[in-house]
Amino acid sequence: MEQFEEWKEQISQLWRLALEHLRHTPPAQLYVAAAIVIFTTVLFLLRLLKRAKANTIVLTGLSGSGKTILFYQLRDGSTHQGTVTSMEPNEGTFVLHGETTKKGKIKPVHIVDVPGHSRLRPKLDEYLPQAAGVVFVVDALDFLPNCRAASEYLYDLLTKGSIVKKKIPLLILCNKTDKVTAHTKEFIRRQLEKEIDKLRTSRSAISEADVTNEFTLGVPGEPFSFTQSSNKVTTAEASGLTGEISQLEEFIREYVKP
Ligand SMILES: Nc1nc2c(ncn2[C@@H]2O[C@H](COP(=O)(O)OP(=O)(O)OP(=O)(O)O)[C@@H](O)[C@H]2O)c(=O)[nH]1
Ligand SMILES: [Mg+2]
Repeated sequence: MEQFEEWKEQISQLWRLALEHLRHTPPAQLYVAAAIVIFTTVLFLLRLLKRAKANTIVLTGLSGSGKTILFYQLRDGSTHQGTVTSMEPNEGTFVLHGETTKKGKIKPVHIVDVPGHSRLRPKLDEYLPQAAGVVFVVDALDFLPNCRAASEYLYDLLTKGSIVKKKIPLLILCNKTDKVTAHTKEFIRRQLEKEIDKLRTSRSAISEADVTNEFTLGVPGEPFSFTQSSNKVTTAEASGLTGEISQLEEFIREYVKP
């Protein structure tokens, strides 16, 4: 009890000191201090709000890797009897089909499928600033002939300012694993790392003046590994054809909370 009284006394003394100090401070200084405090608080709140609102997941990858089928599986739980090469991004905001039987209110996800055709890739830049996560779809069946092209695309993604600065998580999704001849995700990850390592040397050798990639990748002098990348890179498997997309749904729900 006595201790409590002591604290009370100390606090009121501090309070009196603070008031005294304020009385001697010119008002202009007080206004400036108040303005700074309000300004930083508003900035901080806006940032929080923006983070909380990011609900876009972008599907990327080479043409034919299976993005559009995965998009349909996520939205409707079906393949829509096949697809053709997309000429426009596909997008929609919905509760994942796999969650429609769940009770309670679930936050919808905005999913964008950006065609793999190189002419349409610049469309990516429109969606990346709002992305909560990026899925890089790889054809695990026809992987080896496309390894180089896939690595180039991935390299460009991982050195983009919009991805690096915000540390947007990236999932390498090995699709078409319904076939026994599909490569494993471990194999695909290793091959991509090896190929990106080669690209890193050749691209930095091109010329300093001709830099199109905003950021560099990996640690100089060490073989490239995805763990060196500033954003989190993970791998998973899926089959858009049979609807085995649980690992993809997990990734989405890790970054867009239901
Ligand atoms: N076996 C198998 N085939 C698949 C799977 N997913 C997609 N395909 C086939 O792969 C082809 C390409 O699929 P799409 O979804 O159109 O590919 P995309 O990535 O959207 O291609 P673009 O629109 O050109 O960028 C289609 O013929 C699909 O039937 C899968 O999980 N397993
Ligand atoms: Mg498509």
